[in-house]
Formats: sequence, structure tokens, C-alpha cells
Amino acid sequence: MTQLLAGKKAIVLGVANKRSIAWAITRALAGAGARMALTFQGPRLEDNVRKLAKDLDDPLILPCDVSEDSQIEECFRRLGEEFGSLDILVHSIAFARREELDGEFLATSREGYQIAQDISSYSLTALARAATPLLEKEGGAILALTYLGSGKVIPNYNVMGVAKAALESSIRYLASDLGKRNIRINGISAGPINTLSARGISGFTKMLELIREKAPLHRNTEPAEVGDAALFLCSHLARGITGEILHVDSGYHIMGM
Ligand code: NAD
Ligand code: IMJ
Repeated sequence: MTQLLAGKKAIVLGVANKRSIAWAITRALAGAGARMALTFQGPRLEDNVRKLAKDLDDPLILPCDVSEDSQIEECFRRLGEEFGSLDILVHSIAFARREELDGEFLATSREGYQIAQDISSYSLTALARAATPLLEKEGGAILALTYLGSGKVIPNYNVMGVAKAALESSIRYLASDLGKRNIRINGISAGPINTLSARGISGFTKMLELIREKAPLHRNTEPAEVGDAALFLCSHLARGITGEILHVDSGYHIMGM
């Protein structure tokens, strides 16, 4: 049987280590036959990404700190040179200052707010624009990761919740602009997963327990479940879906109590 993504080319931004949701998505896309490009945020993470990528067939590894316009531009220039065109872009990036993710949202500083918006939300629009010339050649799909804290108050998520609300709204506005170029864009709202970005968050272990107790499926979200949903949304199977947020969270978000 031919693979779902045979002959397709994908770039995934946001691999930090083997626990990263971006790495689970990479495995799902590569497993379906896609040729992969991965980016790393800075020199500290380059080694990790290169080691993980050894499992992939002919990967392209590029630097891309999304806070720098010049790095985004250079990343897509090199991607164009190597790949010629692109089918899939995955945004799996979030950052807020550690001190903003504890205590009251009321205490959020101007700079802390700006950083969270810049890295976690604006970067999607900047990347979508940079990738459009490559994605529109044959049509394509963009995917970003979000969390329940965008629409509901989750303790300590604070400024990240506001950034995710902006990210989800950006997905809808971008879907409207990109549809005429045959580019779809969707989001996956994942349940809590123990990654680097969840480490040290107060009450995180209790939250995993609460989900096992309350969610319809009574278990926590596994990275591979997000990877498989990402594969679906980025494939021909989801050709009629754009501007959508798909929850991969054991059904937790439907519960009122
Ligand atoms: P992770 O720490 O593995 O991934 C976050 C990534 O963001 C890292 O690779 C980091 O290098 C990257 N990043 C941060 N600043 C950057 C910058 N300036 N330029 C480029 N890259 C930068 O953690 P994760 O949990 O895999 O997070 C991936 C995505 O999933 C995030 O958008 C996060 O909000 C979302 N998400 C996570 C969970 C969870 O519980 N872990 C749940 C729902 C959604
Ligand atoms: C993050 C903070 C508070 C509560 C949280 C999380 N819950 C979950 C997360 C309940 C699930 C993980 N998440 C969904 C994120 O988007 C995390 C983003 C994040 C995490 C850190 C930690 C280290 C740091 N900055 C960060 N910036 C963004 O310095």
C-alpha cells in the first residue's frame, strides 16, 4: 500500500528532545513517508536535534530562532534551495518567562506579555508568510499546537493562555487568507504531556491525575496520539478541514464538572 505522505516534504519547528511533541509529530510524518526538515532554536539544542534526526532518512537540519526575522528568512531560503517546494509546516513552539507562569496573571509585566506573544503567537504568522511561496506551489498544510488554557482559566498558565488565545485566532485569520492559495491551517489542542515545557510547573503531576480521573477516556494524552492526529490533519484525508482546532485530550474539554 502506498504511504499517506509518500513524496511529501515537511518542516517541523520545536524539537528540543525526545519528549517534545514535535518529535512525536516528526515520527508520525516520517513514518508515513514524508521527507523531513527539522529546526533547532539555538546552539544549545543543535546536538540533541542532530542525534534524534539520525533515525530519519536524509533529514535537513536548520537553525531557526523565531524571535529573529533574519533567521526565519534564512531558514526558508535554504529550505527552498534544498526542497524546492514544501507540503507541511508544523509549529510546536511556546515560550514565556518562567516567572510569568506562577502566581497571579494580574502580575504580568509588559515585557513578559510581549515575549510570550512574540514567540508563542506572532511566530506562526511570520512562519506562515515565509513558507507561503513554497507551500502554494502544490498546496499545503500548516499545523500549530495549542492548549485548553486559551479559552478557560488554568492555574499558572497565565500569560501563555492569552498567547494561545491569540494563536488560535491567528489560525482562523490565516485560514481565511491562505485558503485561496490552497493552503490549510489547523490547530491541535493537546492534553497535558510531561515534556520540557511542563517540567517544574507547580501542580503539574496533580493535573495529570485529575485528567485520569475526569476525562472520558480516563487516561493521559500520549505524544503518539498527537502525532497521529497531526498526520491526519496534514494529509489529503483532511483536505476539507481548515481553521479548525482539534482536541486530542482524552475528551477532557467536553466535561463541565
Ligand atoms: P518542548 O519544550 O519540547 O517544545 C517547545 C519548543 O519551543 C522547544 O523545542 C523550544 O526550543 C521551542 N522554542 C522556544 N522558544 C523558541 C524560539 N525563540 N525559537 C524557536 N523555537 C523556540 O515542549 P512541548 O510540550 O513539546 O511544546 C510544544 C508545543 O506544544 C507548544 O506550543 C506547547 O504550548 C504545546 N502544548 C504542550 C502541551 C504539554 O502539556 N506539554 C499541551 C498542549 C500544547
Ligand atoms: C505551563 C504552565 C502552567 C501550566 C501548564 C503549562 N499546564 C500545561 C502546561 C497545565 C499543560 C504546558 N503547556 C501547555 C505549555 O504551553 C507550556 C509552555 C511554556 C512552558 C515554559 C516552562 C519553562 C519556561 N518557559 C515556558 N514557556 C512556555 O521558562
